[in-house]
Amino acid sequence: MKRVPTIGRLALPVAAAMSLIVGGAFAADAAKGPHPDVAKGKMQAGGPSPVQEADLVQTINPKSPPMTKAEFEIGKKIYFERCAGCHGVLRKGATGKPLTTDITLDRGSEYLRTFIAYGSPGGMPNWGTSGTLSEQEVDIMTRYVQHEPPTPPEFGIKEMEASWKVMVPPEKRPTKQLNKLDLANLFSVTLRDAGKIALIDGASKKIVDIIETGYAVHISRMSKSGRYLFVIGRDARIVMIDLWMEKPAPVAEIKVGLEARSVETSKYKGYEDKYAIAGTYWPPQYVIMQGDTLKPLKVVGTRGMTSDTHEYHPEPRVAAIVSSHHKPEFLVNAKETGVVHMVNYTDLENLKVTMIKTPRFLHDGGMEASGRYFMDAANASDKIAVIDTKESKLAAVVEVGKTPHPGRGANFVHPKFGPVWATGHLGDETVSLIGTDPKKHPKQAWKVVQTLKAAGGGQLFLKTHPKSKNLWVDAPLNPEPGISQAIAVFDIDNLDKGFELLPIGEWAGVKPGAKRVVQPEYNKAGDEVWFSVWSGAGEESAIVVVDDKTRKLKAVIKDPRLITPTGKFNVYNTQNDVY
Ligand code: DHE
Repeated sequence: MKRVPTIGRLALPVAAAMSLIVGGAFAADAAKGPHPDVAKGKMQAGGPSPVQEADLVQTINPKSPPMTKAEFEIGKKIYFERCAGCHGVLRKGATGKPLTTDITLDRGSEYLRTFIAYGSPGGMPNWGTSGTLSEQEVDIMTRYVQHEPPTPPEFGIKEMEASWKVMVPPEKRPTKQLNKLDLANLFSVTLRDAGKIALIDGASKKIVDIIETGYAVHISRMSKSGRYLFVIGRDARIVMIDLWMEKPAPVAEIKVGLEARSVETSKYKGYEDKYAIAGTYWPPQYVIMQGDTLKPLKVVGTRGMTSDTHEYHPEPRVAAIVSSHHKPEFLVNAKETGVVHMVNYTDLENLKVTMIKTPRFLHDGGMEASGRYFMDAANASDKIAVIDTKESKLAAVVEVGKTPHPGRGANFVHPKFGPVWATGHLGDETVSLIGTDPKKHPKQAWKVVQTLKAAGGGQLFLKTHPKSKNLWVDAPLNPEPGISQAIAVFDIDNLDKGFELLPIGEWAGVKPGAKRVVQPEYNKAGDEVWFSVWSGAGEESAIVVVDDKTRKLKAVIKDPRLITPTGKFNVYNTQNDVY
């Protein structure tokens, strides 16, 4: 195969050149083999490729290395599944670095190949050496990223309506809870690679039901009443489950785009359960839907100017969405532009959106304990933007560690500094504690009051509970199994004492696998914490339940149906923003 010569190896460190990733599909997919076409030996890596002139993908850039159409299709699929989450569909970069052809062609094939195969200490997964991608697939991706990215189609209300189904209309639904489940202590568990969720009873730890949802399910959110559970997958399919039915089951579903991560419902007094909202990565937009049927009502695009340099961005993806308790508003993170859209839902025909300027690359976040301020992580900017939902404005920007990743964060009362909200970091081992009480602790408000040292970088989520004295910090993306398979726990009253590391992965007693320990979640009472022990799709996973007071193992939930459990959402805590 004729190769485009490498145009100089830049002295850039590996981490800087590619990405910092939360690896949407990273480890759990490692068990999957190469793409069938590759496995069948149709493609070869690094060596000659049977490129026929006629098979070449048309590219407007003559410098792009040759690819057959079949190879291009494989590249497109792999890119969508593994890379787009961090680098963006149009490859403009966000959590991961930009991969536009001006950059990739400049870096050249050998440089890119090394990156894709070996990863980087900055968080780019080692797709090749982990076995996730075969040598041939690494070669395809090396060439694929040197071609112009294909632009996926738009997805408007017409396409949404075509996918919209109401399985049980509101008038045919129960008027009261028909089952005997303790709904407040029910957990919705993401079974990521199975495209399902498990409903697990908090007391008995028994699986109540497994429900089909969509490709690579991402999060669950609760309606304000605690009746409806909304689940969204990366394929932008939302499934709405009625927990009051004799057997909780989906009552409506819709596809709102091609790629998504977030769903939320209206929580303001008078609007409980009235609207749902979902944001999409592609197309970059959000849609407001009827809260009981998912009928799409209003679509708003996020394309526009960046908050700082006022340059046009074609793909400001919608990351976290939270619901205000102070106004009839949703707070929608437009990631790449660094703009929070505060969307007032009182009049959808004359929609009012307050656009709040924040640092760029907004990702996830949650409310501080009073529910007034949204603590919003601008991850690739290493900052937390504090949004005042009462005044509808930016209250502060707080500099934290490298690539904050709070999930929804953790709220507790610091023995010295009063109420704080905590975030862990993907890019370093620290946990930043930010003062959140401008009235009684004005000196500490919106400042990092203490920085804890946890077990290592690669943290994704941390959690405590108003009734607990423990702060649990995971690090599932740490390259060291002793850390990724464990949890660091701090005593809130003795933070200076450092953490205790509990070997949750070992406690699970599962067969060999990645066993990444991810996302602590409390039960309703706040006296036990659940952890996912996340292995590959073909491997054994489990949920480990720890007694919060004694920090001792309480239960292990194992079941062949528990395939790749990741997020867990306790109904009461999710409904009431308890974290
Ligand atoms: Fe997530 C929340 C995006 C990878 C598990 N994830 C979120 C949110 C966003 C997001 C925007 C906030 C939603 C909200 O609050 O409205 N996640 C992304 C990505 O773009 C990313 C980095 C890459 C990708 O390709 O998807 C990514 N996420 C992952 C994973 O690999 C995780 C660990 C496993 C999985 O299930 O895919 C994962 N993300 C989660 C979980 C939450 C989440 C468990 C909810 C946390 C919570 O407590 O609310």
